[in-house]
Amino acid sequence: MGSGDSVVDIAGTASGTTFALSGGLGDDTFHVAALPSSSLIIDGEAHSDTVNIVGTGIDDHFEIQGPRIGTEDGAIILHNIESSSLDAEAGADEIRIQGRAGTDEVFNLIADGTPDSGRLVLLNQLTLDFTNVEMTDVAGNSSDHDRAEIYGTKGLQNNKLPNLMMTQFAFGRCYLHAGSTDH
Ligand SMILES: [Ca+2]
Ligand SMILES: [Ca+2]
Ligand SMILES: [Ca+2]
Repeated sequence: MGSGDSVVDIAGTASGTTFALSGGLGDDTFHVAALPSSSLIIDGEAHSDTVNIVGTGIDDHFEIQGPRIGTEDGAIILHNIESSSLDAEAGADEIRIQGRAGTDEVFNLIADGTPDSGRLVLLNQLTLDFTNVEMTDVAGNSSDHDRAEIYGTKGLQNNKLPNLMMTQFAFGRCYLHAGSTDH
């Protein structure tokens, strides 16, 4: 998209077709105003690039695996994006974070003091600020050394899965599956 800073609005995609967008050298901002019906690949390329995703007014279910954010009918795949946000809007919305088999991962969930909001950091894969997400659900791979770290508003609360104290967090509901390991 050239060397300047770009702002791109994406109002959905047609089903069955993969779309790829590249940002170029500038600081680029991509607004995904309607969830795609196919695979939408966004590559920010060089510099500091941002993706903002807006959900629907009804119940949304997002399945995140590495840099891939699966939606009801499609997926948004992020490359070279320094910051991203997801506003799930109204409805009972859920983010499920699914580990990648064969990759040792750290899943960081960081509360920000506002209910149903926080930040998800998958090191070297994805940084996502979310709002209006009523449920978060983390599933590691029992065959890997995956680890979940949950940060409340006062810092790291506990990184041992069996002892999690959910009430201290600002998330609506958070599930961690025993398949995840805390090695
Ligand atoms: Ca760029
Ligand atoms: Ca929603
Ligand atoms: Ca894994």
